[in-house]
Amino acid sequence: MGILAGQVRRSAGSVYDVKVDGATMRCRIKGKTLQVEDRVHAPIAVGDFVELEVDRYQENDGWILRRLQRTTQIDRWSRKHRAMQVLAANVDQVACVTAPSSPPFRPRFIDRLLVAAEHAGVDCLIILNKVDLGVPAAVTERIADYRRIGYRVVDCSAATGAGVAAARAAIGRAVTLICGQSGVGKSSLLNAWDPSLKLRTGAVSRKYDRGVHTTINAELLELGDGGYLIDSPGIRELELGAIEARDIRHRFRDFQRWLLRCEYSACLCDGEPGCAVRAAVRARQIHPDRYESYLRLLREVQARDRERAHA
Ligand SMILES: Nc1nc2c(ncn2[C@@H]2O[C@H](COP(=O)(O)OP(=O)(O)OP(=O)(O)O)[C@@H](O)[C@H]2O)c(=O)[nH]1
Ligand SMILES: [Mg+2]
Ligand SMILES: [Zn+2]
Repeated sequence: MGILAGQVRRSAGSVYDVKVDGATMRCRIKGKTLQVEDRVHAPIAVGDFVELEVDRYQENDGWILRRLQRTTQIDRWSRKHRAMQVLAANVDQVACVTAPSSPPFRPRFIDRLLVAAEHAGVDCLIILNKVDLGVPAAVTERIADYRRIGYRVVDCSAATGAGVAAARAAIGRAVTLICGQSGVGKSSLLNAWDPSLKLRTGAVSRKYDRGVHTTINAELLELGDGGYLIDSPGIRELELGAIEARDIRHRFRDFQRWLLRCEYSACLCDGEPGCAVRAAVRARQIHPDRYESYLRLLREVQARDRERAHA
């Protein structure tokens, strides 16, 4: 039998579920045929298109021979594996799911995901789920700023159903990576959009006020209405993947019009004289919280670069 082509729908350790025509095959990577790139945790990610051959003895099993070129990839630095990790490949869009409380609203996390998406060249929309719990004024204020700087935000509640259809419509038919902290309701939303998915959901821990990591593996799901969504495990810490320190400032949409006016074209907006971004923060044209997120990301990437230079 010849070489088949398929798309990776799910990855669990070294086993990948690959959709080939109508069927799902359980695949592993064949020998050393797939070059493992330096410092990349896994060579294959959910969403990847691959070529494979059928196992000689098990017709439902296959061997991945080659990964096709990716159009996009969303990656992060995995501290645990000390390597880059691709969260998903070939996605058109990221939906950042967040909640006003339970688990607590974390704009720092949203900013990290927005930067990762901007860096990958894909659009990102924000879904504020669990609005039935009430939205504190501080959250409303931050959400208003994301709208002001040009991100689409939709409010909904998977629990009551309010706004659920509007959120689904906002995502449209793009292949979308659903991302967010554990417990914000990613899987619940997918179930609300298509009850036949029957994804597992788990209550937020009362003691720690955070999710319990119910979803273990990322999975590309085909919804009844034709959409393709990737449900993913909750992320505790989203450290930026392959990005240069000097590029981070360009991934903040709200900085763009000011960056042009910085005295130095290589301004990292970190205390240099004549920095227009800093001036805009002082003038409240840029939200101070966004600038704080920027500084943290800058420091993190700079520290990692130093670590590597000495490794
Ligand atoms: N009050 C309220 N609770 C919700 C809502 N959506 C989901 N939940 C609850 O929040 C908890 C977490 O939901 P999940 O869908 O498992 O969250 P998740 O984001 O998939 O979490 P991980 O898989 O751990 O990353 C569950 O107890 C849900 O019932 C909502 O709109 N309002
Ligand atoms: Mg889940
Ligand atoms: Zn500057």
